[in-house]
Amino acid sequence: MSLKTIERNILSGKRLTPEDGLALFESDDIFTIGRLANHVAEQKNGNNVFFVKNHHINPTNICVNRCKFCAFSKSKGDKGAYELDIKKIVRKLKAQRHKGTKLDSKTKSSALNPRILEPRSESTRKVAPTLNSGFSEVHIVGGLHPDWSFDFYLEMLGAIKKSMPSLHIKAFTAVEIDYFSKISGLSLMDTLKSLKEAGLKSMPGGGAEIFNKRVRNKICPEKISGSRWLKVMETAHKAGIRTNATMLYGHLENYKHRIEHMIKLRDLQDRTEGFQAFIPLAFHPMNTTIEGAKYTSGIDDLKTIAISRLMLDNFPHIKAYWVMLGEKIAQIALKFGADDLDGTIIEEKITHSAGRLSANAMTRDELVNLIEKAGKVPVERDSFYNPG
Ligand code: V47
Ligand code: SF4
Repeated sequence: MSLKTIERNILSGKRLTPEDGLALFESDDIFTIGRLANHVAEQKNGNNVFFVKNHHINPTNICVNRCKFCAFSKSKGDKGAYELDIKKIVRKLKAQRHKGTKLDSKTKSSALNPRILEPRSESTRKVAPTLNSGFSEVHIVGGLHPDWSFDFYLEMLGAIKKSMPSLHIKAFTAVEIDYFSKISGLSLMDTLKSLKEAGLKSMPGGGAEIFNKRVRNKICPEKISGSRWLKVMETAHKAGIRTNATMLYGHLENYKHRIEHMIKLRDLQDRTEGFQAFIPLAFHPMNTTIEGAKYTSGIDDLKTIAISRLMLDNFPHIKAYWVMLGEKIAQIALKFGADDLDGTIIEEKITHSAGRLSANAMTRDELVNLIEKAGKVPVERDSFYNPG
């Protein structure tokens, strides 16, 4: 299929086939691909680019899986292995949030206003510094700990909810949910229902990696299969829990595997409509045991963002995760189909263990500035993409 025909199909709203996706990956015309992806992104979300004030916390890096691409995980007893207890998790979160409350209270009225910002407005510049701290969402993921019980995780959610009732808890990859179901003896649905009752509000998209069996067995032989990952997500959506979806690229997979991965997500989304955002994750090879792997190129990063926007026509959002892409490629990705930069993050450990040199956190001002300089409209969102 020629790029011209694919372009015509995109402009007339026709769904792309796997062959179209492959042709796009094999094309060198990134400007056309980017322009088309930007067109689709604008049809879905106008000129808006979303971000959230969030905090990441990884309760433990001890993990029984030890995926070969993961530089974050350790085995029990290893140097650098850590475990946070519930009190420490709550204390850390409260301390960070408290900072925000103090700052926000000085400019209460601007902090309470819906924060849809016009690009380059003076008033935005004036209020922004007061809103750098504090966050509305906590993102919790960690290793599969050999000794922790399912009750420990329920208590963790309960304690966070009790001390910060307005905080949105986005937690646990599908891989962790499957593990909780195994250690608790509960069905997937009952596991998810218990977590929801304890305070879980949505789930991140990690653990998807690449669904292709052969590649998956090479990069993470102990991890649940791609079809199990999809099953967990389908169950979560049925339980009323919205999730994201990811794809780890730039290791041993090829373009065909990336397209297969996207098609499986698109098929599930057709059935459930439970995915909010798709996040392509650029592989970082340092300190991993994937032999011969390199960092991804900027061109590959932008193509992958753009093609995911074009293939995943039923996903509302495509996220350019600035931590993995770096601030500059993430900014350009906003012209290549991405409409979300994730957030302030604070304390990213997974990518930084694998050699990422980007910052560990970004302030609200910095995110707003990146988005404005890309000619887009920054929209601070909640965890369900409502503005404000
Ligand atoms: O599942 C692990 C990936 C994921 C490496 O849903 C690596 O909003 C690159 O899923 N190089 C966890 N990637 C992070 C994740 C995520 C991040 C931000 C937002 C959301 C969301 C989800 O990180 C893992 C794995 O795929 N990962 N090691 C590495 N060396
Ligand atoms: Fe464990 Fe997740 Fe790292 Fe795999 S990617 S070793 S499951 S923490």
